[in-house]
Amino acid sequence: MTRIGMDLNSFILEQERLYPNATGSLSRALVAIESATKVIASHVRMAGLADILGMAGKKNIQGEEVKKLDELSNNLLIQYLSQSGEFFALASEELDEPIFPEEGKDAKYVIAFDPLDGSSNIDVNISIGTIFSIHRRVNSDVSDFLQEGYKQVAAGYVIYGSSTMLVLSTGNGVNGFTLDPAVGMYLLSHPNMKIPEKGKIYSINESNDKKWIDAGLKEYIESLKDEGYTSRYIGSMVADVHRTLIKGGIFAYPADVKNKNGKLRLLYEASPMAFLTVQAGGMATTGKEDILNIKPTDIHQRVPVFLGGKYEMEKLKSMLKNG
Ligand code: P6P
Repeated sequence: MTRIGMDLNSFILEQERLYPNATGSLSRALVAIESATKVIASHVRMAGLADILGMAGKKNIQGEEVKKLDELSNNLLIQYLSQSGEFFALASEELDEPIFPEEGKDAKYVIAFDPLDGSSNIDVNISIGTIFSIHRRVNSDVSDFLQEGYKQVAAGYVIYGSSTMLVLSTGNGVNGFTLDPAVGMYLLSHPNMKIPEKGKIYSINESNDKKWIDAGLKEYIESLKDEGYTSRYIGSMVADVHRTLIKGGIFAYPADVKNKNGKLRLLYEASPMAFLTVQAGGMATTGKEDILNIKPTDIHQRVPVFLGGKYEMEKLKSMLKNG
C-alpha cells in the first residue's frame, strides 16, 4: 500500500507487482537511475567546495560550453545505466550519437536523458536537474529513440534544489520522492501529484517577447497579467516545470525568430516533461500539436513547449492564432 515515507525501491517493487508478467527489468532500470542521481546529488552539493565549478573547456553538440558537473553527471549516468544491463541504447544531450552498451545487448529498453539541465545556473547555486525518458526497444537501432512521447514506458526528473527530489511516472500517475541524505534513500513525499486546474503563475522568458512568432501569444500573456498572475522564471526547466506541477499555471519556451523550433529538446526535455504533466492532469503542446503525439525525426531536435494546468492551456489554445 503506497504511503508517505515509503522508500523508492519498495515503491518500484510494489508497482512491479501490479503487472504479473513483469520481469523486473523496468524496476532494475529505475534503480540504476536512482543510484546514479544520488551520486550526482552528492557532487552537486559539493560543487562549491570541490572546485569543479566553471567551464570544462569543451563544447557539446549544442555548441555550448560544458561545465565540469555536466561531464561528471553524463559519465555517471552512462556508467550506471550501462552496468545495469537494462538499456540497449543511451542517448544524451552531451553525446552527438547514442551509445549501445555491451551489457545491454539483450535489454528491453532505451533511455534518453539530459544529465544536468540548466547547467548555466550551476555557478549561481540555482536548482538544476536530470531529466530522463524510457522507451521500449523495438527495432534495435537509433529509430527506437524516435517514438512518439505517448509511448514512453517511464519518464521523470531529479531536481537538485533545496532538497533533492525524484519525480517519476510509469504511466500510472506521478509520484515525488525526496532524498533523505542521512540514509541515502529517496522517500515518498508527494504521492499522486496533480497539477492544479488553475494557478496564478506564468513562467516564460519575456525578454524574448519581441521575437515570439506565435500570433496571439503576447495578448495571452497580457491577459494572464490582467487576471492577476505573477511571473516566475528561473531559466532552469526542471525547476520551472517542478514549480508548475506543484503550484499550477503555465511554463513556456515558445518558438522565436532566432529559434524557429524553440530551444528545448524533444527527446529528453519536452517529451518527458509533457508525459509527467499529462499524467498529473495537465496538458502539453507546441502551440500547434500535442507534444506527446510528435513523431521525432532527430534525437536532438527542438520543439516549442507550452505545458501547464487545464485552465491556462485551454485559454492558450483559444488565444493562439496558429491552430
Ligand atoms: P533561456 C537551460 O539552459 C535550458 O536548457 C532550460 O533548462 C531552460 O528552461 C532554458 O534553457 C532557459 O533558456 O533562453 O530562457 O535562458
